[in-house]
Amino acid sequence: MSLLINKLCDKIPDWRYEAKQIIDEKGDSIINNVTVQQVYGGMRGIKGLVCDTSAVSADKGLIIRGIPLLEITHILPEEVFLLLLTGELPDEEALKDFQSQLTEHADVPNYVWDVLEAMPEDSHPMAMFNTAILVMEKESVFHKKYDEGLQKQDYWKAILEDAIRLVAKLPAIGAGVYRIRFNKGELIAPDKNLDWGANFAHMLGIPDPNRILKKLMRLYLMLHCDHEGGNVSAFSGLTVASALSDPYYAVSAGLNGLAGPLHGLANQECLKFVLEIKDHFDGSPSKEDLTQFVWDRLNSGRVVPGYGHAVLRCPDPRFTAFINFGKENIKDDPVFDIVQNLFDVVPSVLKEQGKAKNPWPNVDAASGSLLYHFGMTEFSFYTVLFSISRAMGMVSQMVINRALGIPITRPKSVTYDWLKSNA
Ligand code: CMX
Repeated sequence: MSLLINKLCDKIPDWRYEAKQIIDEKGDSIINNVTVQQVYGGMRGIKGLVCDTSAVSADKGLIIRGIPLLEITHILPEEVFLLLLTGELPDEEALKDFQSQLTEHADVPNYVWDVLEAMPEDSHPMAMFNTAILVMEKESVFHKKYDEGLQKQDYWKAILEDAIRLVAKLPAIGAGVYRIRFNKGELIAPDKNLDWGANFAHMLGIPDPNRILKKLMRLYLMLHCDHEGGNVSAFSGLTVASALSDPYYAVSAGLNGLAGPLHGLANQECLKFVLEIKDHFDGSPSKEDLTQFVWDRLNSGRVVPGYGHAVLRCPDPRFTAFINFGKENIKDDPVFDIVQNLFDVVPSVLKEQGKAKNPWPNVDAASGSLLYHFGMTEFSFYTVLFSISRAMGMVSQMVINRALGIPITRPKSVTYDWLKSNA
């Protein structure tokens, strides 16, 4: 048995006990009222799920297992994955043991490449990535064991097995999508001596003489790992998983939500926006010109990508981490300059406009400019990076939900007539 399974076998009985105890003691306590506004408003703010992997505080941003994000930006994505799953940072032995499992399962079945090669050449990279995940569904350990009569208390073990096998392959699949979709030539084999994030950078095949792209990928894949349970991708993925659809179905479903411009696709949209600014002004404009450009965009009825958030009410710490990385590693780049200047300009414009509840940047405002600087210029690919990382949070939540025996998701909808008579 792996150290991870041992660790979870130690912890899960306590988590089950705590969940049972709180239901026994406080099962009838009311933690939220629901207004008509919320029913018509994307269920915003309704507390209706439990998620222990991470929490998003309006004024501090992402907190992973109790640790504010900016305190752990130096750790590897594999370490954050173990933190999400177990609630503890791994020691060296646990990390090595887990990394060896990821390496063991990193090879992608050949039929995945056949399917990706057969897709139309103008397919969106997210459609390719999510198709690759779905097409591997037949590999699901959970699906097979469930059919053989797996006991409910052991569901989580098979989900975990699927989770590790799937996450292990995502860097190779992501890099494969990149090389196939953008005609970069032959696929590059993984280097089994590299860690998960650096290996992804290696398989992309983008020149990285100073190994900064590897550093950036580790940071990127660490920062996007999770954002509690109610965002579109997590919620959709968890809902699908609650029907006991296996992680291949569920992760693919969740990532289809991440592919929307109001969610993960905003990083692509944001870089597009920044490049539009650069082309329009033939470089980095003055703050006055930038302010006018932002107003023109708003007045044409479009959102400013990378700004605003459904939960946050402060600059996203993930944005801060990226800007810090850029300041350390980038000199004289008009794209990065524009991103920094937008931070000085957009919040006051959005405040003056008075619509967005959060005028501050989210994670997507800065990430693209760094990728662009270090050689990944194909911005329609950016959400795939987000996906590789976010899959870790989604599967961690799925393992925990199955361990806790959370039932199938089924909130109640009401009709307009019902609201009229009952609200
Ligand atoms: N630019 C312009 N208008 C914005 C805005 C922005 N960046 N953010 C919010 N608004 C507008 C909304 O469109 C809404 O307008 P209407 O009343 O006309 O519909 C109004 O302000 C109120 O919205 P809100 O309550 O502040 O925001 P929501 O919780 O409804 O939506 C989000 C949140 C992220 C979808 C929204 O801020 C947005 O569209 N931002 C731009 C896209 C983006 O960056 N998405 C990435 C989010 C992070 C992620 O999930 O990856």
